[in-house]
Amino acid sequence: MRKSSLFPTVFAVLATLAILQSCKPKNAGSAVNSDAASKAYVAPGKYDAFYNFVSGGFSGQMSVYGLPSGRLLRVIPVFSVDPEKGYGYSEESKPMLNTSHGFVPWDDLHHTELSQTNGEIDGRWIFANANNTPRVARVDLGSFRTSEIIELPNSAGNHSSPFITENTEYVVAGTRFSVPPDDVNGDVPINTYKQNFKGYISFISVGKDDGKMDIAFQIQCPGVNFDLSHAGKGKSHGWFFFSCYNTEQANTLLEVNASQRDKDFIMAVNWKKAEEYLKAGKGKKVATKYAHNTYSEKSHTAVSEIKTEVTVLDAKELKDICYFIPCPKSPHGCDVDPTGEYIVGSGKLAALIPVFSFDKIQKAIADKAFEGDYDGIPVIKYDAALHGEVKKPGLGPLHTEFDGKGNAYTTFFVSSEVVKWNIQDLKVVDRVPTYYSVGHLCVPGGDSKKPNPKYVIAYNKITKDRYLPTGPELAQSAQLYDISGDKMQLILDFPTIGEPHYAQAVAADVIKSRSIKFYKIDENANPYVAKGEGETKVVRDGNKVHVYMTCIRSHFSPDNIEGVRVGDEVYFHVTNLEQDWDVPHGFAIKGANNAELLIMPGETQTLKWVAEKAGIFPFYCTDFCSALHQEMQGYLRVSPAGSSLPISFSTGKNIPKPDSTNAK
Ligand code: RUQ
Ligand code: CUA
Repeated sequence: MRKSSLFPTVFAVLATLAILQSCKPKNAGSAVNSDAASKAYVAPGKYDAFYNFVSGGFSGQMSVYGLPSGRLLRVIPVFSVDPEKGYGYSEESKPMLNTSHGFVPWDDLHHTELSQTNGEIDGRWIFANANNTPRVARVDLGSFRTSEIIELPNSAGNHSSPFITENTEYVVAGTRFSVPPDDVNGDVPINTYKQNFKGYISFISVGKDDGKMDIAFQIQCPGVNFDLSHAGKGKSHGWFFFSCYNTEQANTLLEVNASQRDKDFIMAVNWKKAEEYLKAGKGKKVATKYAHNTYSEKSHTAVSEIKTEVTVLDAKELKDICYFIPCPKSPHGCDVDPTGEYIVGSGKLAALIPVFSFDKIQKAIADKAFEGDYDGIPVIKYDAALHGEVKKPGLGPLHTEFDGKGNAYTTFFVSSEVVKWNIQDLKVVDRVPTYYSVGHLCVPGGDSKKPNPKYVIAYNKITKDRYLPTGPELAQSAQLYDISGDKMQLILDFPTIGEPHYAQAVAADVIKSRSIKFYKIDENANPYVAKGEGETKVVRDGNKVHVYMTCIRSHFSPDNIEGVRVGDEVYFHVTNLEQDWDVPHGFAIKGANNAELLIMPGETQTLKWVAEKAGIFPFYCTDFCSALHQEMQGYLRVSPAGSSLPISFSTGKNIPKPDSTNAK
């Protein structure tokens, strides 16, 4: 199906794009009206109306902003270690970053997706994808912490992820890179892509009440690049849609070789059908290895388990699960409108936006209106699936969100703008410039059944001259537009952490009341907890020394420890005894090779520290907790390896006699 006649066209398009990359909208300064400031203003002491959960891209983290102020409220570490919070450094949190490749302290987080009930955001969890070492995480919105991470077998570059079904039955993830499956010898020539490389789509089930994830099944598909996806909803509930590119199955210089075909595909997946096959025992159990990590709020400890099997359904063998729909040209975003009827594909290299109709897709399948097959999967005729095309909307369409009032908002990377268009008649109704080269966008609830169309936020790839210069790299920028009127109005720029890709936003009320204030000390099930100063102790176990320590304003117990020897591994198990909101204590000790601990009230966290030389090592609280925070400190004495000094520890007792100057 290679159309070599397209070659010159491709180069022409690429050349045009290259020139257009440098285009930027004029009059950057004058684009803001005078009433903008008041629209984004949230008075000191007042709360924002929305939470905005923004992916951190190559920071591996997720940040939480208030809207409309753009105030940064929190950075939640998900796939990358965070020394500020001890995430990935404390013994309790290290297992969260375990994978089949061992400890992986970094990843690239592109998409966030809030859990839904009946197609509406329910405020319980937010999911995120790791792009590099394929994983999906679940963040609990009571604690704003990562509660669970599951690795994806048979995958590489988990990009079309983590999108959910309307009752959070599944979190779905498609592989970006097709690769040889895990259970075959992957040591094959790279140019045997067509024969040996396969694309896998993972369906991760989510526990109704506890949110626990499990890979229910995977679907083996032809080897292409899966880029983005969204679930059907309402009438199309039971279906999932994925954009795919590189249907040329190129394995080198994709910028040219994967841009040859005039159309790539949207893949429609009938996951209810897949469930039937699964029930009928048509899934194959396949050997693999992947990590499943869970964090317990009771023991404040993560556990990592390595799983060795996954169930795979073969899309080629098992008919009626997957269909391809031609979509011009290297589609990126794949977005479903609130009614579930319209599926918008955004061809990065296309000069139009195709909008597909779910009803027409169903009819085309029933009528077998196929133009052939691709690697054993039926390809529906373009015209048979098409609702219509938005003509000349802009250049380089990427992503679309919806307002629930019949409008769609699409970002254009090359022409740097957000374009509002009507889903029914496909006419453009408004356009605003972005500064610059917008990627994703977000309307609160904009991919759910019930958008809250107050704002659209544009997440830009390039910042250039928008902020004070900070050397070669500038903070990426987000821009907030009021969309409550007919015209979009820019009201605020705000910097983001890492590189933002997708984001989600929701009315603050949906989440605010779930937020927990502290952990109950009585319920602390950490094996090393000390629930009061009476339970503190220091215990030697061979060359390991366990310090059961507590902290409360403004001291540690114990704060004098002796009898540690060079070569000992010291584990500081620090329990924060506070039972009050917003009173964490920190713990740091000189020479530690990892990071601090930041311990929430009622919680126990452990820092490993190795005694390398004899001497006195101070430790202290790193979080300003009271007027006497600076007094919150202690000393650890390390003696030479052969020392016979016994372990001793105390708080408030180890006081020198009045005239002794050199106590031994
Ligand atoms: S991406 S800018 Cu979601 Cu990784 Cu489109
Ligand atoms: Cu505790 Cu500062």
